[in-house]
This record gives sequence, C-alpha cells and structure tokens, in this order.
Amino acid sequence: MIKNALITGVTGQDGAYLAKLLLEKGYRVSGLVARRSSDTRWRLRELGIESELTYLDGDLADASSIQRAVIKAKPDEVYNLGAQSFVGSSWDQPITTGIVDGLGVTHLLEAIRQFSPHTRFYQASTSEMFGLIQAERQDENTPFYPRSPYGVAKLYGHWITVNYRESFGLHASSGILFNHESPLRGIEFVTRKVTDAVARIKLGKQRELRLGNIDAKRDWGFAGDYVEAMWLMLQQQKPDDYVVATGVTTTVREMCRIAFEHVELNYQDHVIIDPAFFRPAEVDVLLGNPGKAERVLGWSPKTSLESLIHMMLDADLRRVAKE
Ligand code: NAP
Ligand code: F7E
Repeated sequence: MIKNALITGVTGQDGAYLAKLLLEKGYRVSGLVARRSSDTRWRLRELGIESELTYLDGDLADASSIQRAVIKAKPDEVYNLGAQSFVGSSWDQPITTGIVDGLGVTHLLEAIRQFSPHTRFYQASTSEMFGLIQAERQDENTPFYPRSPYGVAKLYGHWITVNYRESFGLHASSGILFNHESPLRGIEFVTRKVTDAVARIKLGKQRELRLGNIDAKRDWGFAGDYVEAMWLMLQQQKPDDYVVATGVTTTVREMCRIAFEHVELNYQDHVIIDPAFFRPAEVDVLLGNPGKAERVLGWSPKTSLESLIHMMLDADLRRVAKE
C-alpha cells in the first residue's frame, strides 16, 4: 500500500529534506504551499524533486484552507513544519507568529480530528521552548521557559498536540528539535549567515561580517539527519514526544572560527559585533539530551558540527563563485 503524506512548510529547509526522504521511501507526497508573490520552490528544485510533489494551496492561519488540504490529500501522515521560524522576527511580528505557529497547529489537529482521525500527526516543536534553561542538559522532562514570542507560540503548539493526543486519542507526536542546519538553511540564521559571508569574504566580494551575541551556545545538527527522526516518530505504535539533538553545544564564536579556518582566514580579522543583531531576550545556551530518541527510535546524529559547517561553506563557495 502506497502511503500518502501531507507536509506543511514543504518549501522550507526541513520540508524539502523530508519530502525527499518520503519520496525515497515510496510515499505520495503533498505539500501545503502558502500564496506568495515570488517563487519559493528553490529548495525542492535544488534536491531535484520539484515535479514529484502535489501542491495544495493553503495557509496555516486559514482554517478552511487547512481543512480542504487534509480532505484532498487523504494523508496517512501529516508533518506540520510550516511556521514563522525566525526567532528574531517574532518580536517584530508577534501576532502573526502566534497565529501561524500556535493556532495553526489547532487548525490542523481539528481538521484531522473531524475529517481524518486515523491520520498520524507530527508537530515541529523546538528547543526554543526551553529558553531560560531549567536543567543543564534538556530532555523530555525538563520544564519549559520560552524567551521569545516564537518560543511562546511553539509552546502552545506543543501542548495542543499533547492535548489532542490525550483528549481524542490522535496519533500525535511532537519532536523537540534542537537547531539543525544545512546548505538549504535560510540566510537569516546564524550558521548560514556566517558561511555565506565567509564565502564572499574569501572571494573578495565582502569585507566584514556583522553579528550579535557570539557567546550564545547552540546544539547544532544536520537537517538531513533530523528529518529521519521525524519519520521514525510516526512509525511507532504509540505517539510520544522526543528530544532530537546532538548532545554537544558550541558557541557562535567557535562556529565562526571553524568556518573562517576552513578557508584559511581568521574570524577576528572580519567579525564585527553589532548591537543591531542582539535580541530583546537571549537564549544563552541550549544542550539537548537525545537519549530517548536513541533508545526508542534507534536514531542518532551522524554529522559533526565541523563537517556540517564545511558542507555549508563549500556549497556557498560554489554558489558565490558563479554569481
Ligand atoms: P523554514 O525553512 O523557515 O520553513 C518554514 C516553512 O513554513 C516554509 O515552507 C514557509 O513557507 C512555511 N510557512 C510560513 N508561514 C506559513 C503559513 N502561514 N502557512 C503555511 N506555511 C507557512 O523552517 P525550517 O528550518 O525548515 O523548520 C521547519 C519547522 O521546524 C518550523 O516549524 C520550525 O519552527 C521548526 N524547527 C526548526 C528548527 C531548526 O533548527 N531548523 C528547530 C526546531 C524546530 P514559505 O517558503 O512560503 O515562506
Ligand atoms: O541564532 C545568535 C543568536 O537565528 C542562533 C530556528 O531554526 O533554532 C533556530 O533559532 C544564535 C542565537 O537560530 C547573530 O542570538 C549572534 O543565540 O541561527 P539563529 P535560533 O534563534 O537558535 C531553533 C531551535 C528554532 O526552532 C528556530 O526556528 O546565534 N546570533 N549573531 C545570531 N543569530 C542570527 N540569526 N544572526 C546574527 O547575526
């Protein structure tokens, strides 16, 4: 039996990698695409899968479009990856972030409850829910303390997923994913901002790189590894919540050093600290404990931060050279 999957956020970093993984596993994949005035399918083209998907118009803020998408796609599995996902922008657009990242989850869960209760559901939860950390290594039992409108909205999405599982018996799971990156990462996120800038500096197209708090620490993994964990969660008999992380935390400063050194440059010669990139409230450090995902799902990360940054920087060097 061929399985049907519906992915929201299919044009994003994770959506593209997940769509590729599911196609390789023989799924029929539908992607929810929000109306935009410019082309958003470049990641799907990059992975060579653009023509293999069915596209459904819809916006997580619009309950009726979500209902129609669920009815049309007849999904065995729904992966809710759509979101306003940039933490920095969530202070500028707190209401949109709340509607899309928070209420949008209820729109999907309601559509599933009413029209397709057998459908298995994955919610893209986040380590940003831990925010001001309450334990040195964060796992599924660590209390949450979000520090941004994004973290707050995602916490609502997380708990409504738990609530629909407990209230209506839906097969709804939540992946609490720590930062994951790739050559398909949006340019506004710090790893990609750094690899893009290093490529430009190396090729003589830029001189400096302006950053905010480079003492912040993150647990960074490779998006290609993390979408495997999403799929594994929906293959379990019982729905549950899982932390997905590498178990290693590194400063932005050290990540910069790795990137600049890869092209024989010194980050201290180019990085400028700019208050414009500091946040109203910072998440100083995140460090995940992926023990449960390892034990129950048999999942573990395969890519070190160093090889991840090298992979991203090599891709940016090739792209910038062609510009
Ligand atoms: P991303 O690259 O920013 O992709 C976000 C996707 O959501 C895009 O396809 C975007 O569509 C879509 N979207 C935005 N607003 C929408 C709306 N109103 N209705 C429908 N779709 C909408 O994010 P990502 O890195 O792939 O992350 C995927 C999910 O995991 C997100 O929910 C994110 O919050 C969560 N997450 C990410 C990380 C991480 O480190 N990457 C960690 C934990 C959790 P357009 O292309 O049209 O803008
Ligand atoms: O920031 C610091 C910044 O924007 C990482 C999203 O995918 O992961 C992501 O959220 C750190 C922060 O990611 C700059 O202050 C310093 O401490 O790459 P980022 P994020 O905020 O951790 C989580 C898990 C998600 O769920 C989100 O969707 O780097 N930093 N200087 C900077 N960050 C940016 N963007 N730009 C700077 O210039």
